[in-house]
Amino acid sequence: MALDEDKKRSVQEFFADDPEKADKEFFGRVANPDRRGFLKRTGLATMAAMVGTSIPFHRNMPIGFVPAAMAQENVLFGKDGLTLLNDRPVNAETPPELLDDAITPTSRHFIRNNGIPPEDVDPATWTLTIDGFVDTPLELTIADMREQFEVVTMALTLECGGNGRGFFNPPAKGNQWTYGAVACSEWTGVRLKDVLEKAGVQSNVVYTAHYGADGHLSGDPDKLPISRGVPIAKAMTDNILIAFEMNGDALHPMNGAPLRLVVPGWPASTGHKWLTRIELRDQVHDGPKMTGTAYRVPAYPVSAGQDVPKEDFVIIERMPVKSLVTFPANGAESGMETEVRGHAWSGDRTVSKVEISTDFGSTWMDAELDAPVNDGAWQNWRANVTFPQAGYYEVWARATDSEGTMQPFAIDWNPKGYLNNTMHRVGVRAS
Ligand SMILES: Nc1nc2c(c(=O)[nH]1)N[C@H]1C(S)=C(S)[C@@H](COP(=O)(O)O)O[C@H]1N2
Ligand SMILES: [Mo]
Repeated sequence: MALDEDKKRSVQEFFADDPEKADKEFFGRVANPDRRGFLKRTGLATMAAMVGTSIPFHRNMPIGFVPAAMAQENVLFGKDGLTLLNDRPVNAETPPELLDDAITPTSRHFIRNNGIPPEDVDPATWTLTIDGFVDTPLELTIADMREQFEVVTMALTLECGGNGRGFFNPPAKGNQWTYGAVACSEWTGVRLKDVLEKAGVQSNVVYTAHYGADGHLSGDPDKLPISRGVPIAKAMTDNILIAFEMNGDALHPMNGAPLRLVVPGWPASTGHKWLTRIELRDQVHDGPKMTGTAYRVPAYPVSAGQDVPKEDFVIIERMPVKSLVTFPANGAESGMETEVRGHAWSGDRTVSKVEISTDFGSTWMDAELDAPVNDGAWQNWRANVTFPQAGYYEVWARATDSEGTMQPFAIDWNPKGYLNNTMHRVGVRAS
């Protein structure tokens, strides 16, 4: 687990201050109530057994401290093979080769939390408030939504605005996402548009504001970890869902159970989890992570490391054209002939072409590319590759979208490390 020294210390302090609360944080997640009190019952011998060897410096471990190797397993309960980038808040990405499915299983959907998820959520009593500049404010339970609006299921691509941040130089602060803060699961819910229409959008509305039930990292109940929104015109499009099912089941607790917004093609931060309220505003929303440099990029290209005045940052809207190679895995052994495959997407657009190169970009061949299963889903592609002789090759993929925009080989640096859509390269040894 990649925790820097400060982080380690703060986790230790956290456990020293209030081991029971820490225990709950790590083990008491809604999905996994059995583990409550785990640490009180667990001695050194058990911990050693679980990490697989003795713990020579165990005397330095604060009471109630969870070995990182165990935390990885337990905060990721119900997830399969994700890499934990941070444990407070929990942030975890999926290795590209585990994103091979056309529809991302819940167990492989990345997790990006800005705060502390709510506990003990009850889907039966959960309500969503629609207020602000509306004719009739609404308060809806999930059952109300199922009853009053058309329930739809759509495959929708979510990508974190910071996906690929780990490759910026000089490095950008924040979670060092590589490739795997992207997914396309099947979401079931009602259209945001239908709900807003029922409330009656007033003519002065320009932006939505989203609120959820997660707590601020500081523990201050008056602070929100995040509250973002979208322009009202975007909110009224057909493929934004208020979702209560993910891949045919309840949402995973870390992906926003019991209710979340899903906004495909825009930074996934606009898709509020543990959703409790949507306010319609007569100005651009100014909640936490809307202002300053959060989810914003300079309005013009800047050189690496350049200082950019705050007023020159603009809010990120659609995510750029991008593709991922999900087979073979980077570093894999391959036969002389192999299928290569993956996904491609471009926010608010479709992808018209995916090309593959195995000679470091000197020649390219078209991959077979599927249409999206619905508006907002990523597109699957595949190609058969024959390597001319045994040796090391790289499979490169580049997508071109419906506006003719092609994925670049390199992109302009930006201070917060957003929108990295450079081509994906996968090394294989063919024999
Ligand atoms: N309430 C709430 N909603 C949230 C967040 C959060 O921290 N709190 N994180 C956002 C960000 S930055 C991203 S990228 C997506 C990630 O969704 P996921 O964790 O289901 O993959 O959720 C968004 N919605
Ligand atoms: Mo994000």
